[in-house]
Amino acid sequence: MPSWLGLNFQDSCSFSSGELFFLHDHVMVIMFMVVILITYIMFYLLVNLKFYKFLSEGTLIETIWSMVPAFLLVILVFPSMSTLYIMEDYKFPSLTFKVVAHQWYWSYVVPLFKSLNFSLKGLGDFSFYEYDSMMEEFSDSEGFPRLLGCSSDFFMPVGVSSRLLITSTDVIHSFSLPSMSLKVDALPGRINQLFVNPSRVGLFFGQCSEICGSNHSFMPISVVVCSLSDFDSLGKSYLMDLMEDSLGGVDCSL
Ligand SMILES: [Cu+2]
Repeated sequence: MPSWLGLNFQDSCSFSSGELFFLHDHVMVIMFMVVILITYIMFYLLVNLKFYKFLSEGTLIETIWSMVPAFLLVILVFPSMSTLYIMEDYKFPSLTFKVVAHQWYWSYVVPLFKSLNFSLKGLGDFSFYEYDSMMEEFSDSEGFPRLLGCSSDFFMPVGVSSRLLITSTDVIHSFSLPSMSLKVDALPGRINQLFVNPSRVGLFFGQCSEICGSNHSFMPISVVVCSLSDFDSLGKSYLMDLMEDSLGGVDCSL
């Protein structure tokens, strides 16, 4: 999560975000070398009053200042392309989540591993469940940061290739999760997709990143990355609670 005066990225929690942070560092090193060299040359030319007036061409220096930038571009393009391919398109994601943005909260559609067949008549099979996640009112005792805690967390299993389908029901929002390097717009009438494979368990926070209305700053995203078995049992127990509520206190245990 973001920390006070934290000027760098948040700690990465997926392989692709680690690659992205590496790419950032790689580009910054090259960029600083170029900026320092160019600044030095410009400053040197400004203060230097001597020049050679018969100088009209210099094949060697022209070759160097053509070849060096081309070489730098080649150094930049390989990690850039590999990161792009790592982030894009898992061919066979194991799980597909749906994230729906509303003014001003998120709702999540979460898949279940196996469809739960309730013995209660007329209720049928369930292969997913859906819930809303609103911002929680802040209190010191709750143990979540101010403006980032949610009424329901979004659970994802660790080490599983997941696909997030992101859409919106009203205006343009943006789903963003810095520690997983995820950010994509949630557009009404359109589905965008993100791929993620969380590499460690924990609680991670994000926020809507598109100015979407008066309560734009009050629709946080809190993601819990948990083990696969926890994810399964959480899904089941969540569904049980939901069923019990809707049936007015009937015990729905399997
Ligand atoms: Cu929004």
